[in-house]
Amino acid sequence: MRQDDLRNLKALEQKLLWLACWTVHNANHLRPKEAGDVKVGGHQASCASMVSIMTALYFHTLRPEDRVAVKPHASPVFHAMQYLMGNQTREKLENFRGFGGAQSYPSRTKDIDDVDFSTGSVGLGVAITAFASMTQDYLAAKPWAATRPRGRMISLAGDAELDEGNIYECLQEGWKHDLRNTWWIIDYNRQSLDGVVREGLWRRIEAIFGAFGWDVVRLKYGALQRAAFEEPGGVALRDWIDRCPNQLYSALTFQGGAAWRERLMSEIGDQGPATALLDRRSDDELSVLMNNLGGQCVETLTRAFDAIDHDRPTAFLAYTIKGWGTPLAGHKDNHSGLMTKAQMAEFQTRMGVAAGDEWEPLAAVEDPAALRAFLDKAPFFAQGTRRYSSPRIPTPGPVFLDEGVQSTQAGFGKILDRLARSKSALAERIVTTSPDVTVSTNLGSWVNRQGLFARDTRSDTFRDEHIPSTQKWQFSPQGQHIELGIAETNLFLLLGAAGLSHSLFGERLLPVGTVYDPFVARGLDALNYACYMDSRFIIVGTPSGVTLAPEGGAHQSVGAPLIGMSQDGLAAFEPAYLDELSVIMDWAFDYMQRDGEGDRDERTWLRDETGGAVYLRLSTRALEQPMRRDDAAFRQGVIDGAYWLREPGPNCEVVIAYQGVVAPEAIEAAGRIGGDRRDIGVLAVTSADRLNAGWEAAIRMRKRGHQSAASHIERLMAPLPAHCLLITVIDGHPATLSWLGSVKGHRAVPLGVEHFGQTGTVSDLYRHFGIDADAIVAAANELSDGRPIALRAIS
Ligand SMILES: Cc1ncc(C[n+]2csc(CCOP(=O)(O)OP(=O)(O)O)c2C)c(N)n1
Ligand SMILES: [Mg+2]
Repeated sequence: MRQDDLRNLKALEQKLLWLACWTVHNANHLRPKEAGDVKVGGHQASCASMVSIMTALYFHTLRPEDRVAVKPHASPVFHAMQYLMGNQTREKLENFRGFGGAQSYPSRTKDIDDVDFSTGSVGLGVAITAFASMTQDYLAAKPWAATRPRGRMISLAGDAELDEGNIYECLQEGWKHDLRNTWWIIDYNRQSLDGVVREGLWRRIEAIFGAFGWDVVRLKYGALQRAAFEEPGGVALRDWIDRCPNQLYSALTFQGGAAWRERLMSEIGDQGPATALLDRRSDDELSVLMNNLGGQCVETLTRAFDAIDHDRPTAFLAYTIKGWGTPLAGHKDNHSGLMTKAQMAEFQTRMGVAAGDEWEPLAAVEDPAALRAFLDKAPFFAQGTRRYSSPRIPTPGPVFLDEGVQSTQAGFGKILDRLARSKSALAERIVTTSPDVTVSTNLGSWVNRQGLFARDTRSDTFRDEHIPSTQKWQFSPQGQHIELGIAETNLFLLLGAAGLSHSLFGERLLPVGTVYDPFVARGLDALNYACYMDSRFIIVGTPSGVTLAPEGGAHQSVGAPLIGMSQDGLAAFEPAYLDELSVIMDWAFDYMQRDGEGDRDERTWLRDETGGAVYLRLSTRALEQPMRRDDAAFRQGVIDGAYWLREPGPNCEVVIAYQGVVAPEAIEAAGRIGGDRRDIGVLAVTSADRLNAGWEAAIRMRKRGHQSAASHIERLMAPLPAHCLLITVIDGHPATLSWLGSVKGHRAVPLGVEHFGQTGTVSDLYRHFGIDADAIVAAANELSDGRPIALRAIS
């Protein structure tokens, strides 16, 4: 590297250290606070250990096609860097961690400064880079995808992040998929939140990454240290460093030059070359030397990055010092430690930043013109910010099936199969994935038609050997199904990455994942993470509820509908019938491509133009299908979340509202109650999530003075007399629908499942949990006025 480039990088590193620490200081010590405000936080120490790595990467190594997940606590460094490049405002930095300010952890959706991947829940931001790389490879194999230079998907990870199990699930999955173009740069500061990491962790890391086919590059010593090792006595110093326990190294770092000298003299002082080596340096110089680890040396870092001339996945173990260059350096309690005002004043003097110039981008830089010129030609920033878009793929309209008795899960498989046969633009963009439940969630026929994806062609041995099988497992670059191992977190991370393809790579993908519904919870944090990044995908949870009866109690999903309701960025549906499913799937393929402004729809009070991800909770229970309905009102009702399956009369005494697969129970009960109660209504709820969201939104709008705001559910329930009893029923937690009673103040009986663990037939379990027709009739009998209703089923 040219000497003036190195000089500029070092000046920049100091600048970023200053701006990051100042941003945190300002938020904590200077910004006006209200009584009761807690500390804002901001992690100056974690920032300090990352400045050298980020300087080297962003201003030397990266190219615009590269994508980076920056570890959560390096957020102030990231924002400072973007501030220098004109992509972040001073106002937002001054308001760091405040309302509308730069985010605590880099956020794709909330920050304005070109964040590639959000981070925050440690471990997930690391693994998403591997799945982004797989997505990039998937696109590269498709003739319709524009050829772009392939980027490196890079994670800046904390060493304690490697405690997260999802990292290892990802390593294994990556190995299976021939992962490449992925770098994980580990900030090996040997500190976590609570303390110091175990000795020798690096050996485990090397062994584990090596086992999964990764190269590991250990960056332990900086250029100053390496030069010192060449001096007479240098070998003794190097041996001492290698022997030194993490705790002691940290403690001496915190104590500074004099402490280093005393310790080193007592341990390697020889009245000869080692002593002379130490004596040639002042205390400050000795401290700088001992702090010059590989990960705090831009020269070492840039060289190591430049040396990678292959696309194998690579982990860099960059030795750093938590709190590097600040008075917090090395202290085991420094994770959320902040410089005091006095320490900051001293730090400011040392950094040479004049009072009043704190936010000046290039204040205290020796040659600001040279640095500005250097920044202006940084390749990574040369094309501006890198948010791409991709045109919407039109949806063909619902694919209706003609089935007499069928389950929604089987219907889902058939609809996908029909789409595959259509060879439409939409079908071309669909990529399916499943964590080892492809066949058992009915993706089999889609996969048989579209094939499995792999970078190289792999034949199906069973087929080659002429062994009959219903599944054709042919792998090729043209394949459209990515088969995953069982780890559900990987599923959601792949959906998360593929669902950002339009934005990351400028090519639209329509990812569809399937999983057994109870295991949505296993990947929940990754699902939440994908939604937080505004990723677009369809997740199908099937089979679900206690209806998966013989599968066993451990597999029953009870709370899943509440997950669907409460997860932001995810529209959840639970259709009962195939015509509903057809309408929902067609809508979903469009909804996941929307990116409009957030004006609310005055019909539903939902903000549908913004789009989002979709969750379909399906079932293996085959239901007798009604005569197919596809009129506009039906379609609208299904998408808005509910429609009257049986319209209530003017004197309605009982309404049964159901969601999903218990439709036959609701219908049977309505028939049995109908003789003894007047004008029974049956409300088919297809999405408690959307109904509820619209209702909440309309309430908020009325509070803000928009008196006429009325949500879909309010309009549906408007004609119901006040005395009408509302019975809700779902194969899931009863709270999913119990709120319906509050819409117009009706007395409600919520039937559903609160316990799990029983095996049995569907009717055993419906009876056991009280969600069968008898339970609905009994509720009507007990709680509505009128003559007794016959409790026995009419057979
Ligand atoms: C899933 C999750 N659990 C816990 C936390 C809280 N947390 C934030 S940072 C941190 C320790 C991070 O240590 P490391 O990755 O080594 O980074 P460093 O602070 O050393 O820079 C923890 C436990 C979190 N953000 N996410
Ligand atoms: Mg750490």
